[in-house]
Amino acid sequence: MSMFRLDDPRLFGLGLLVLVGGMATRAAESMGPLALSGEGGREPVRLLANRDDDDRDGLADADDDQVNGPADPADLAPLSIEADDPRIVAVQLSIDSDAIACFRQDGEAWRKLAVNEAVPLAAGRADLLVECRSWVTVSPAWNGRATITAVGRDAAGNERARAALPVEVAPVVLVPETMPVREVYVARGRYDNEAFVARLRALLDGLSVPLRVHDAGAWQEMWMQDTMEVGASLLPGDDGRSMTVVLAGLRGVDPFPDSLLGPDVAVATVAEPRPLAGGDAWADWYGNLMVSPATEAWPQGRVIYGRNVATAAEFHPDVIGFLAAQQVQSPVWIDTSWLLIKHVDEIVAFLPGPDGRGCLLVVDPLAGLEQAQTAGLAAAVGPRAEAFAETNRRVATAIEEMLTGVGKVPRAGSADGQPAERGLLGLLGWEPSRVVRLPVAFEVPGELPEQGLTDATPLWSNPVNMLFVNGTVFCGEAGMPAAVRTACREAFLAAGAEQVEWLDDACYHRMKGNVHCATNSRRHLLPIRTSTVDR
Ligand SMILES: [Ca+2]
Ligand SMILES: [Ca+2]
Ligand SMILES: [Ca+2]
Repeated sequence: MSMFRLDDPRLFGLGLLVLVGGMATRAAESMGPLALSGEGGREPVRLLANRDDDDRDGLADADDDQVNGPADPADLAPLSIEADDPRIVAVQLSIDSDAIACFRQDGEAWRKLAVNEAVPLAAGRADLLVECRSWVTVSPAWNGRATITAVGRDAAGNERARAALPVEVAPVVLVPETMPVREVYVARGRYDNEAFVARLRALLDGLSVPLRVHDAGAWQEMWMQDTMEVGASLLPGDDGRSMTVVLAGLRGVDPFPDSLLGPDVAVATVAEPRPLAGGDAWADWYGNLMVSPATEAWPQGRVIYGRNVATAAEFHPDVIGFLAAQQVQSPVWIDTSWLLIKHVDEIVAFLPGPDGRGCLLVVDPLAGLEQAQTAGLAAAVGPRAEAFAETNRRVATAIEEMLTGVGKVPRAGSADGQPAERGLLGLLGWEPSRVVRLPVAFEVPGELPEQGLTDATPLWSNPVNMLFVNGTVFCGEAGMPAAVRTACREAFLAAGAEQVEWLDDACYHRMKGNVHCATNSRRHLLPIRTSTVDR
């Protein structure tokens, strides 16, 4: 009889080892050939897509027919096939998907198995590596699943045993910004941000978090948040191996994400830049895409992206389709129509919450209006004071409708078209008690229209647009009245932050973005305690 054995606990959870072993036991007890595919509710063995670049040749390791250097085998799954029927001398593998490949040892090197190649057994056993070459994809469509079938043959070539092993690729997921930070990214060269970068570096040094500074070629690259999304892929188990998966830029001027390809970092190009016009020109910038922390209803959180309900323009559908196809973070949209830049990271953000189970930060335009009036800011007390007040009342209505689902026009929904009767809170499965509001006043250029609103920008640095690094909130303070800083600080601490640091982000604020827009981060996927993060 033949059996599969997967005996590297770094790659496979113990439960899986037992499951596969159980299958082997059943096979060994039977006489003659057995077809085990799909039997017994066996869970597929999960694999990482080997799309990082361990040998640094500029190509994803899975895009050739080799195992790429000494670190690469760890990205493949060890597969041992043993036969306890001594008549079996070779095993022949077949795989029902091009996305899966097997390698056998050939001297010192590993060599890809040819189609129908018979692998001779040594002492009744063959040791192989299984490589997954692709993530779940939409076009061409692959659901991430495959079956490896092994046929044990005797010296005359007769089939003596058969076993089947279902495998599946680990999904690509976005990483909540409540997770521990491994590295922060910022750009220089096009805006006058030297002091900002120096302050950011000093703060990160204090937290022992590395800062990588990119020399921007195009001005768009100064907005590091928008150049890429840094996701991940993870195998099950407490110490499950993971790989960073960077979603490549969508603006046509994004060399930085591609430069991150290397050991344990893969780059996924799942969409092409597309022409976008007018007020929707920034729809595909990655500040318009985020993910919630885990909720009870959604253990891996939900992807959140922006949609302009006035024009139906929304974040790149090919990226949303790719994320939806991963089947774990079912994407939802919220309305960004009332903003000038129209990014979700100007409206909502997440912190761990007082209980570590997450809370939702959201802009509070009514509190912002009151603060602006109290501080005597020109916009709030000058000749356009009434239009300013009305602007903030309209934004407040849009926010409330987005959060709770009240109102005639839906301002939140799921990408699969399911109705969202309770707004974003309903989509996340959260109670209103998980919302923490931050005072921000918004203004619009020119006269207010009869109804509706667009082109709103924050009067002072938008505190929702903060960067959260291992317990510390990094918040901009450009134009922010002292009382607003105090209120924001209290709100951040109530939302589970340990401390708040302020940065002068005027160089970004005048260009309509803040600290989150200016930065990006690579994070651990697991909720590892800050003190145990490897750096
Ligand atoms: Ca390879
Ligand atoms: Ca490579
Ligand atoms: Ca690799």
